[in-house]
Amino acid sequence: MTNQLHLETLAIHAGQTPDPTTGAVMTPIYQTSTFVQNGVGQHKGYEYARTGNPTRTALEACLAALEGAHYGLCFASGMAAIDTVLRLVKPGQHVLAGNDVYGGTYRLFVRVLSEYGLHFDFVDMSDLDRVRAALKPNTRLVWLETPTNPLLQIADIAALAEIAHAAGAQLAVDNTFASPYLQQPIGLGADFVIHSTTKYLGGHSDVVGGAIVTNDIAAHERLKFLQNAVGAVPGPLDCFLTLRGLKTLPLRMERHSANAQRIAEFLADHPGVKQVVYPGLNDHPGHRVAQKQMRLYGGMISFLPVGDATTAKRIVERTQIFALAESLGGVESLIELPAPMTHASVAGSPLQVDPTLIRLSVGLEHVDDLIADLQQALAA
Ligand code: P1T
Repeated sequence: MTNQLHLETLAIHAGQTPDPTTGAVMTPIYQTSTFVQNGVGQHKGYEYARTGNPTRTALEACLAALEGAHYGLCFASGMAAIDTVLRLVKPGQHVLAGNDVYGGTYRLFVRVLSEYGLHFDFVDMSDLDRVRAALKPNTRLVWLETPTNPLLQIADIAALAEIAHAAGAQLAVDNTFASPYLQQPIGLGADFVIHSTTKYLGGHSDVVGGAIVTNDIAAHERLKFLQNAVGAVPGPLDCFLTLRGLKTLPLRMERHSANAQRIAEFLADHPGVKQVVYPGLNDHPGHRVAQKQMRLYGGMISFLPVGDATTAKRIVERTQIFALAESLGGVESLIELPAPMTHASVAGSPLQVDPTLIRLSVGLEHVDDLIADLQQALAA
């Protein structure tokens, strides 16, 4: 039934039914660590809150439905979700990852998981021939973001799913920048969708969380085992906040995207701006692919100002509505310099980011106020 419903309806109802004991419309925050048993092993589906909690169950079901998939699992952070997917890869196996990813993802891959015998290569996922050439007989997983963080490159999910599967690998897509409202990788052939729910899904910059969604039942069973065995689970209040955020995801993504499109066009015409990167602009190299696989182009923009790193630093310190901060996807607009901030962990690596690159997370304020703020910051 739920599969036939529209995303707007699923965002509000999937996984959620009025509380059977009180009729509460909102899923309660089941703030408990354990659940009583009538006899040994006789319980109502819940034993211990690391293993399962009804508020978390509702969120997991809602996220799976939004991604058009069967199974969802939630974690204490996006990084915990990523780490758990990577535990499907065994020592000696190879992971082919995109060459533009969140700095923390790169750090986890290269500075943690490499020490446990996993092998990583990083390649431009928008170049299919390079991807084919970089696959190895022991490649277990292809890992990508699209749009990427922070360069907003676009990868063709359907084409890469085919390429990965032909090589005997699975495809994992970090869908954090798009959200399921803009893009549903499972339907395009991806095996796993990963989220930092901290971002657009929560949407209000008040909670940290992560999720994995899949249709692969065997992998799901293993991931669920790991979720309990490792224990990086979100608390019930965090799950409640994320569920509440999800209800307005479609509305928010529409406005994030509309505001970002206007701002990208404003920046493209500004003499103080050297280059604007936004998948919704015609001159973006991934525009065609984005048009094919995304509903809209999202709320993230990157740009290079005319000038050096000092100029860039001055701009991000001068905005008044755009807050200087890491993270993204909340109702409020944020501005940052990836090189010394979110992507400090790729400094000195081949993934190093231009020190003048400025990243915007365009929020839901009035777009004219946002443009005026950037105008004054760029003018000074
Ligand atoms: O912060 P956490 O919830 O653990 O999620 C990590 C993560 C995973 N994937 C992507 C694409 C991300 O952007 C992030 C976190 N990113 C930021 C904090 C940032 O400002 O880019």
